[in-house]
Amino acid sequence: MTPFQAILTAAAVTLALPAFADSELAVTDAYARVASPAAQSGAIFMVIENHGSSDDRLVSAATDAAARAELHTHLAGQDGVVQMVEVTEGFAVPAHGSHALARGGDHVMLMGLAKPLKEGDEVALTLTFESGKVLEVTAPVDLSREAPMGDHMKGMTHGN
Ligand SMILES: [Cu+2]
Repeated sequence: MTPFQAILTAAAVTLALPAFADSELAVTDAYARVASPAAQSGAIFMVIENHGSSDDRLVSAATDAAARAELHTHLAGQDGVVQMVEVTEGFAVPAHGSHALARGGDHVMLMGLAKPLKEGDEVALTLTFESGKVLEVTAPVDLSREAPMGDHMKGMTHGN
């Protein structure tokens, strides 16, 4: 390897891992919402990307911003009423793929907020994966974000 090639290789490694020193996982577009200023709970949405060659799975979330952080989804019951349920097996993130936590579908639920969340606040979240990898994520509170119809429908129908 020439010195020039060595520099290129080092640069490529740096570019591939911009935020996390030892991870093929990345989170983009994280944001948090509360239903009202006095809400006791909130939800966090994001896209989890897996740039590695092994399937992985988000198995838990933790934050100082709430008493509990749970992995939730929305499911329609036989009566057609959509309810939130905890997803104890977590969210699969396929190799070379991604998994979206989106309005109307999968989300990280914050239960028992330490203090009310308002626009512009930031929620620090620790995500733990089945592989043992851990991601630290910062989710700004964004109350103005509209729920895109496409995301909503996708969340309602993918069923896991
Ligand atoms: Cu929930």
